[in-house]
Amino acid sequence: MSITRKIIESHIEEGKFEPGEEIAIRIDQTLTQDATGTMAYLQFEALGISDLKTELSVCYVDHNTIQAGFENADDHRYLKSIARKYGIVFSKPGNGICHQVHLERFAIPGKTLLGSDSHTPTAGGIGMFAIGAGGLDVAVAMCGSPFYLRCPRIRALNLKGKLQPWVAAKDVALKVLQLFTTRGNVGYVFEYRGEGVKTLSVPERATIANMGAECGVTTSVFPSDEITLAFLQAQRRAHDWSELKADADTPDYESEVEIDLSEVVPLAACPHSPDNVKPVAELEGTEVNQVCIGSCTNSSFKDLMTVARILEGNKVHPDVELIIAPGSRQVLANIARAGGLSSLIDAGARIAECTCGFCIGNSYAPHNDAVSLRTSNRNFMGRSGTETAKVYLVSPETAAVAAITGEITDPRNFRKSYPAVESLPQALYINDSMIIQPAKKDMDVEIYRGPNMGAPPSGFIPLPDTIHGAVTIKLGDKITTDHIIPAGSRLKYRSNIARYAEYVFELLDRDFYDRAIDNRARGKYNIIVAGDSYGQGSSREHAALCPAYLGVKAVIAKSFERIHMANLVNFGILPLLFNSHSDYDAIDMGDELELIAVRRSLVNNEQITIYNKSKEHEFKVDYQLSKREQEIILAGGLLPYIKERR
Ligand code: MIC
Ligand code: SF4
Repeated sequence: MSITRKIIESHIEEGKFEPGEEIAIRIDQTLTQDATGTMAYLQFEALGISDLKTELSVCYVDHNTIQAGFENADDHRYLKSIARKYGIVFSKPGNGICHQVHLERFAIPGKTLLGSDSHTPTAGGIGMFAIGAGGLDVAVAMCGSPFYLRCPRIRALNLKGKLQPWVAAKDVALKVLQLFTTRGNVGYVFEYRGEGVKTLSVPERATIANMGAECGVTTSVFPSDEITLAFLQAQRRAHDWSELKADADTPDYESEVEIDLSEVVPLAACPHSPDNVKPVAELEGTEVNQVCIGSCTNSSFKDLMTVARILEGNKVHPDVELIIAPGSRQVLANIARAGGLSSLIDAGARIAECTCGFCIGNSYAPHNDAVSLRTSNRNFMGRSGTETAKVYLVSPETAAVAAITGEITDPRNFRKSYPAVESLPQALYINDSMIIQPAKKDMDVEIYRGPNMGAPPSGFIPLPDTIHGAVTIKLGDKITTDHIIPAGSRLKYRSNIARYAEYVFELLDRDFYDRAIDNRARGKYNIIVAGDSYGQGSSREHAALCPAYLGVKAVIAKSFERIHMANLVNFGILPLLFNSHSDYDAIDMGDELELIAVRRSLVNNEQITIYNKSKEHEFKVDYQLSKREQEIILAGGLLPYIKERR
């Protein structure tokens, strides 16, 4: 068996291991971060279960830590009180980015992890089966229900050889994106194998697993071997280790692709998509205005010590601002002890908090038209906080060298020998004082709710049989959840759906909200039309919840990304598929549509007929929903579906 299959088989609660079929797996651990967490816990409360059923659940605060105004701080207080009440581990703001801290302190090979963040697969670097999902799915898993997913198809990525000096795990992640792009990987797991795996430390493997999220795979997974053991030993968690490897001749792999690590060169994802990958050599000479090093992709001890050694004895270029956000307190404390922090400070870096920070665009936005080199994982237009900025995703090595030279430079041409840094220091300093272990669950704790906090989502009504609606917006391909509902400066409204909904499609069409409200007031549903790969990127369920609040009842697209489609279903929005490109071409914004006999069609598993009243034209649309998902939609969403079943 493959690693993927071994973990799935040992956790399967419903269905059989048959790629493409719906299965349900037991979830051992969950994680939430604050930006999706408040809504996840509001829904957890609404589910009315007093017992946490997972082996471990951790509530991180790492996204909204700017605290410009009371909103963030009040939300943190809510999360802390929830954690105390239900026996959830609480990681305080500033302790680190959820994925980095989880890898260090909690991730266990062979276990399952469900997280309300799309980069949860980072823990695949240690051999966990770690999946990103919407907050409601995580809340339901905390209540002990299994997680439903399509049994994945497995693509083996066979690594051979060894990375050359100045080439990093990030370049491998970008190579994988170049090979597989951000489209067409829904339902796959990338399983890494081969001799090359042995040359990569756990944080390097985690970097690669992290960016599988950009390909849209269910998750990525690495073996658990003696290198994994060494990592866990350093974390004083050797007891959490077990070996995990694929059997020699497994028939589980649908396909196998070989990547020769020794042939990988420094790469960059150019604006505005993580799969717009080019060799750094081709971009040499491009003037750089900002360099940001950090994020859950690249902020380990090794990443930052390598940057420190490159910067040692050098100064940041006068026209560049360099921002460095360590991934965790552990990383910060250890680079400080190893002398790396002072090299960063001496060179002229701005040292940021151990949080997501710049990555989500709520701080350190670049100036207009700036070129910003970042070690993070997403460069969608506007995500940096500045719509006109051009963001390139690169390795810490390429980023550090550009910070010195002031232009994109192939790091192999930098006049310094490559500083080969150990993945962890000899004696790792560990200080968990910012992780609050719950004494026990304490039902007497009073939950704090600040004025920023809205009510849990409610008002779901069963799916009507005929849906009268209008096409409120017509979109192209690769619409990300950052396009649907921006993060950045709007993040502080995450706990208040009515308020946050004002910003739906803000980046693409500032009038969307008014049109949607107008339609809703006139008793018409809103319908979104989109191209390929709708809902790329983040797991934020707000990208479904806020449209649902505005009366969106259907999205008709050429294809959907996994997490977003699951979120649409959870909030009672029909994810419908065009049968042909010409049907997509024939629709315009403003067209009045009538979706006929929708309930009956779903129950009978038939395509749904749509009459375009404005064009006097009828066409059919398809869907890819399991029986269970169909029932959720019929009930009006997952919360009413669960209540119906009690
Ligand atoms: C992201 O990287 O886009 C985020 C912010 O971490 C999101 C979660 C969110 O929107 O809160 C993600 O990747 O799921
Ligand atoms: Fe945070 Fe960025 Fe990672 Fe998302 S991708 S979890 S915003 S560091």
